Amino acid sequence: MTTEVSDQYLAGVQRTDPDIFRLIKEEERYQVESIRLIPSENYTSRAVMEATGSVLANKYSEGYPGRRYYEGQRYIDDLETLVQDRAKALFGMAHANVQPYSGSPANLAVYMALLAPGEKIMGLALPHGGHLTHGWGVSATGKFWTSVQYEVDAQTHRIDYDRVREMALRERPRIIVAGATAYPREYDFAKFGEIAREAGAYFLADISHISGLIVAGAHPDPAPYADAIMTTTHKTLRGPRGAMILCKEEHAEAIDKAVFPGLQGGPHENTIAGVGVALKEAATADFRAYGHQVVANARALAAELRERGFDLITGGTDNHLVLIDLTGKKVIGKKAAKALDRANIVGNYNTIPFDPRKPFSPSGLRIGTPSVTTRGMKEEEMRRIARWMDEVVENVKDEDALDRVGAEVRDFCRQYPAPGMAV
Ligand code: DSN
Repeated sequence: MTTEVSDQYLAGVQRTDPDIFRLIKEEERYQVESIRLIPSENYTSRAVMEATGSVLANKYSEGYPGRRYYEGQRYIDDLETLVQDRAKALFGMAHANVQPYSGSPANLAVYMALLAPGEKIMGLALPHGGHLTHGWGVSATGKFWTSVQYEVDAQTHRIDYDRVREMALRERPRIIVAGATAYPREYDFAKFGEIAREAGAYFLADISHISGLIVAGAHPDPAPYADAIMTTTHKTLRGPRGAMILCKEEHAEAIDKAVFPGLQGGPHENTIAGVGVALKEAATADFRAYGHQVVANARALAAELRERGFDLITGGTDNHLVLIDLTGKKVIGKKAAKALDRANIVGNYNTIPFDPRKPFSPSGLRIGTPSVTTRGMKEEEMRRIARWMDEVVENVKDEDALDRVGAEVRDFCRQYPAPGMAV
């Protein structure tokens, strides 16, 4: 991925709005000079950013290719069809809707398409790594539909498929959701599909976190088993902020109607173009190598952290993500995350399964390797990062120590150009 960018790329913003310009440039510097370990973030290519910031932002195109409610679609239909075709080919599904604004509305659309109001969603509980939109009570998905939530096993912290099956047969949900925001192990999508079939439920795979790994061949693929697949486009997939839904042909009409006019108005064709560029990039050998390296890096980071006495949920990782239980280190997640940020290492505090603490100040820290892998870091660098993390967690109250690590991290980061950056 090329990293060369003219520093003129924000010249218009600089002229028109120096305040916004300053904040963007400061954020840019922060992204360059820090080790970004939030597992749901990444660096898009400059090509993705250019498409997303292009003249397509000027358009309105409610409807779908060939069936728009606006004139002026001379080029938009070809664009959206091209992106749909790329999505179908990459994910091996019959139909693609590339209009969802983000993951939450996309999941809502799937439920709206496949479930009647009040029918039952079965998803992984939020405190066990699931997502709000998998039927958690405070989310619209837990208010407009009924929901039951499965949990991870109390000892292994892994999904217990026998218990998922028992719950599915007992509760008879209309849809079973696989996917999470803080689950460091592979999903057995074949098993989820089998359980859903046995229970007479639809199967939705929410692969938002791992879609980049799936297209790279670094994680099993849900396509043969799922009725619908939802993914955000900006995590391991490395596109702009957005989402898409892929589904079997029999659900295509219902999914399309649920997205528009059910939940959304005009699609953001500029974002759709950015997604299209990202999908083209994701179909390359370079991207496959990146996907495998993301996992190798997460394993190396986990191994070195374990070596240094960190307790890891499930003991390690199979994907891009590591969930640390900081209880044994006698530091709460929020304090650790703040100290790490001061030292230019950015992760996020996170609930761990069966966390005795409250979600706003939980016991865990969630980290991941997509961004550092995009910058070309490998296993050796992961060991270096783990050593810095250890130093920070051992010295959370020592501001001098944190600032010393912060300066080292800044110098280190300068050796790994981030795509699309001009500073
Ligand atoms: N907030 C996203 C994440 O960080 O995993 C999920 O919605």
